[in-house]
Amino acid sequence: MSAPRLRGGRLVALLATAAVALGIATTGLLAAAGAFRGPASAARCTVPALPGRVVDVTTADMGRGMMGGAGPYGMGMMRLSTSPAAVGAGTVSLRVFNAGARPHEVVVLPLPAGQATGQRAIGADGEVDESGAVGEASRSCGADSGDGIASGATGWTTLTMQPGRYELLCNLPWHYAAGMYAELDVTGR
Ligand SMILES: [Cu+2]
Repeated sequence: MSAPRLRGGRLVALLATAAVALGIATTGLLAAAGAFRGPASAARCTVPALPGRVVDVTTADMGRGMMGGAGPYGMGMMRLSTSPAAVGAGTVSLRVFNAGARPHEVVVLPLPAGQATGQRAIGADGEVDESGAVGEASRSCGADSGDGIASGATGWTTLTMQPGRYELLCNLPWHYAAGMYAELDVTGR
């Protein structure tokens, strides 16, 4: 009777060690990725060759598991980035890949002189005033306006941009407040 009990005890100890090791590995991975999650399902799109200078925009979030409900979310739980951050004036195409778990969009608004990104007033509905927008990409696997770019999908838009500072933002409720904005500078030719 004592031998099986000892074996069982060893097994439990082994499992506990394995669990701790797995826990450390998972924590390390989360830290490395900043807890940002990849798309749950790959809704890959066939993106056509886009005219003009192409700016890649990536939207990301920490996943539905980390952020329940419809917001508000914590600052920094969502993000938006552009590459490059500056581009020449003229025909500019935004190619927006949604690396997050939730739907996102990109709205392009001029930045008033002296105003930094992230400073717009947020309404009770969690959105910012997007009047004066010069463009939008919010369609899954398509151009311009739609119902939001799904997780893993790409949306795009082609604009004629004048030199100036612009703020690219996601205006789905509370996404701006969670950190979804980035500056794009359009320079003279
Ligand atoms: Cu968003």
